[in-house]
Amino acid sequence: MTMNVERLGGSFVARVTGIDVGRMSNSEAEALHQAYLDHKVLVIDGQDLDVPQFAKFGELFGETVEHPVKNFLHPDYPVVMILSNSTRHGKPVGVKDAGSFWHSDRSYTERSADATMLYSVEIPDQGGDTFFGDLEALYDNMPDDLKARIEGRTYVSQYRWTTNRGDPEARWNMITAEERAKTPPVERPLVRTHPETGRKSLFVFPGVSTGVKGIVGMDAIESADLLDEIFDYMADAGATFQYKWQSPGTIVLWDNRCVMHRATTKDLPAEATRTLYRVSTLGGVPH
Ligand SMILES: O=C(O)CCC(=O)C(=O)O
Ligand SMILES: [Fe+2]
Repeated sequence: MTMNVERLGGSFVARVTGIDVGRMSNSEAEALHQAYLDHKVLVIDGQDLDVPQFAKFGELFGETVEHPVKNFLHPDYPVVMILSNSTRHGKPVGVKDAGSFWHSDRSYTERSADATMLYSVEIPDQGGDTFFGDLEALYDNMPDDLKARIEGRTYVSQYRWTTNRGDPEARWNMITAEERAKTPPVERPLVRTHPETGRKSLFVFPGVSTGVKGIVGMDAIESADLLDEIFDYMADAGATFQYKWQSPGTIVLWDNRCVMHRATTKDLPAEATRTLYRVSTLGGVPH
């Protein structure tokens, strides 16, 4: 079997074929890691993994880590989280919506996520696509004046913080007191440098999970205006890829240091069931 890597998107995303991730040689694992750095999102179809094999695969991309929200971790392999919109005996099987707004995983924790990977178990005929955005292209293509205004700046982020406490997805409604205590505010650079490739990315997100509180050293209005400008730019700039899940046994893996993503599971009708396993690896403090 020869491993082949084919670019699917304009600036990022590739399909990897000719590989069985359950039995990879060291040189194949190295080539896969290089493809991940080069293409930022990888799609690997036709795999046949059980939960421990998938957890083990995650270790190729760093130290696998439990999600800070604990209710849908796999009982035997808690580094594996279950994403699902199906129910069993009236109870949800997994996290129904892991993030409908653009975000980068764990960007709100001191050490953010490096890789996240999903493994499809059950896929509906239609819908449930995952969208990706290339944060390096967004930085590179940014108008010079906006680039100059964000260079060297930082912002404060806190998990599911929002000005609207009544929002059902706000931290006060979404997570337990213990989980709240474990998610203090953190300071983040607006422009992040990838520790392995040295490339620069825009690193701020409009999603409620990211809970952006404000830009450091600006008053509330100035900060909100600049954030609006950045988020408007991000919404219009393109540099995105829509991935349509096609079958069980597909791994989709991305680098949260230079890619943002969002789910569309909110729009799925109840009978269109979708279940995936998810593993994420612990990265460093973004700089
Ligand atoms: O379900 C999806 O399409 C993506 C979910 C997500 O944001 C995640 O797993 O980090
Ligand atoms: Fe996510």
